[in-house]
Amino acid sequence: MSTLEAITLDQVVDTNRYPLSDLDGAEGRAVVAGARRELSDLGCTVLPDFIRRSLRDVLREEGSSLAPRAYHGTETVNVYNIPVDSDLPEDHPGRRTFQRGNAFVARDRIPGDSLIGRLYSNDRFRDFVARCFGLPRLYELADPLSGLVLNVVPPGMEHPWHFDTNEFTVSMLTREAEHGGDFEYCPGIRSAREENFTAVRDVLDGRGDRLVRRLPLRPGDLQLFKGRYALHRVSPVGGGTARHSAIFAYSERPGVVGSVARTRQLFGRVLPEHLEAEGRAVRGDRLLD
Ligand SMILES: O=C(O)CCC(=O)C(=O)O
Ligand SMILES: [Fe+2]
Repeated sequence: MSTLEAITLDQVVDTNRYPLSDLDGAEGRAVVAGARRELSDLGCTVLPDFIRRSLRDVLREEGSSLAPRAYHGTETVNVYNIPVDSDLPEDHPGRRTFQRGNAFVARDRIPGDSLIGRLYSNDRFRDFVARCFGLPRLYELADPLSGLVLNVVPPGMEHPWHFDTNEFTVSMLTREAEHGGDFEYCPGIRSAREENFTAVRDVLDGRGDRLVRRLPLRPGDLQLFKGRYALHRVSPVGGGTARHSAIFAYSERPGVVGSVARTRQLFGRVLPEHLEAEGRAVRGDRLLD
């Protein structure tokens, strides 16, 4: 990495607290160890004020200027992101449907020199994230639309309960809702071997409060999350302003590109890369998606 890149990272990230350039030092090791512990216990960890506090307003403004570029599709979904007309048993939680009320700004509409754009493609940042997840290394998605997105949840809308396709999710609130818009999740509600439909159904039916945790987040906090196994949502946004969050998607394998169908759902369009990659996808488990 060039000196210039290191300086830039230092200006954006609170490196006194999160020494990304010295992860083998005592403080760096302590930060990584703490994150690993929480990820192992809860599948989620938050690093408060990861972005320097002095940049909080810049981060908010950046998201606000990007938000009009979001694709707002109306879509009926279930928690597994499988077709809602699937031939599922009567009591299967996949039969419960929601309106997806959030909208994504795609990566090709986020400038590479924005705060979130620079962070996403920064090697030290990615290496830090990999260490926190206990992985040898992570790769940027090869997907030109979904690697980095801004998630926009307008007033009165929610990002309903779901599991992620990605095993590891890295996100950062950039603008909070006036009220509501809480990130809620159910740690380890399913595993690679066990879907645990009963508990999932309880949460969807409003009987799962014992399983749900709410995360207090401020703009610039970094959230690391294992969303493939933890059912999660952004609760309905109240007040007059949208909630914004940046989602940094990485993979353990290089070359990952989303499917044509999913890409069209999320962004209303596909690019040649998606058409080319169709049929090459490799999956690590047999969970519903
Ligand atoms: O915006 C958030 O905080 C959560 C987003 C999310 O769960 C997702 O994009 O899969
Ligand atoms: Fe998610």
